[in-house]
Amino acid sequence: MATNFAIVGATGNVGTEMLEILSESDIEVGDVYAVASRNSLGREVSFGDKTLKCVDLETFDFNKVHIALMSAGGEISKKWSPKIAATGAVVIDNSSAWRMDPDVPLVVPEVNADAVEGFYKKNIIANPNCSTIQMVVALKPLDDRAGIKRVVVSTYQSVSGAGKKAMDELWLQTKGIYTNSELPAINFPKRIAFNVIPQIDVFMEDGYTKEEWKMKVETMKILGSHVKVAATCVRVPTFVGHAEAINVELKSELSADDARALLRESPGLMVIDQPDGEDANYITPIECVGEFATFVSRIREDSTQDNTLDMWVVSDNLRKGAALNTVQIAELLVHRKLLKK
Ligand code: 11C
Repeated sequence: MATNFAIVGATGNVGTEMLEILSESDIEVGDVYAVASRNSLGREVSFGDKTLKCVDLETFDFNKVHIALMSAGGEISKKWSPKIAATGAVVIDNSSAWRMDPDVPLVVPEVNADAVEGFYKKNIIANPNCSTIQMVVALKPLDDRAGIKRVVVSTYQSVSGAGKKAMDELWLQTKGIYTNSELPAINFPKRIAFNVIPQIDVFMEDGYTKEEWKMKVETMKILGSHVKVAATCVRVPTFVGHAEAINVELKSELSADDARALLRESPGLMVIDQPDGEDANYITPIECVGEFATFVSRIREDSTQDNTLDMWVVSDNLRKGAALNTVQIAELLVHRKLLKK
């Protein structure tokens, strides 16, 4: 039986990627509806070789779909996900609204696919934050092999994580600097062009930002509370692709060579790591744009502490960090025949 989909937030950065990835899925996709706010009514989006006209979230009948892929922000998700779920459709939500709800599974298919089975409690499944997803894909094999004690991570996050307007801001600010018409910071707390900003989202009481808190609590929900995470999240002037420098302390010894071999054979990962010589190689964010994999480079043994590795993890934040992971969760529901409708 074909599965019918609604893409809610279809005109956004992530919504358009969802449509593209879904059009290439191996599951049998039936009707697809591009659902958006009233402002986007009549706008057209591509789904494979078809063009879809956006329909209104307020009036769309979700009885027509089996799965709603939501990427419309936390506030819209809080209001609409329960209403959509009440029609029997399963909501797979890309916002932070439901991630820490104990009755909502937080799923990265390569890491904790079985958690998806708990979706029926609310008919909602949460997609983790982009910076969490790529990190847990790389950490999971290390945790299974050698047990993780603690992770210290610094992120280098592209502006697309903050939406289309933020991408425009980087572009216009950069141009403005060359033409003496500097644009003030609007979507970021400080100028992003030719700068880096150690603040993503708001500050919490303990001095960490909400983005850093998300990396900590989401990782514990996915991998288990034994994995302690200290994060520093930084916005950098790249358009797409998040990078992370990760220091991971393990319970038992694992050499860099063994980690390289292990990660090379693990799901969702590509190891590009030729550490020395003329062919020295590693991945940078622009090289991962449009790719499905999470890339790992620069795997090293940390000589300052036993059983500790350093690595560089890069992924397309709009794909594995958002749209791809959401579509993979939908595929999991279909392959496991979990849809009741
Ligand atoms: C960023 N990670 O790069 C954020 C965007 O909780 O889904 C995603 C926020 C979220 O700005």
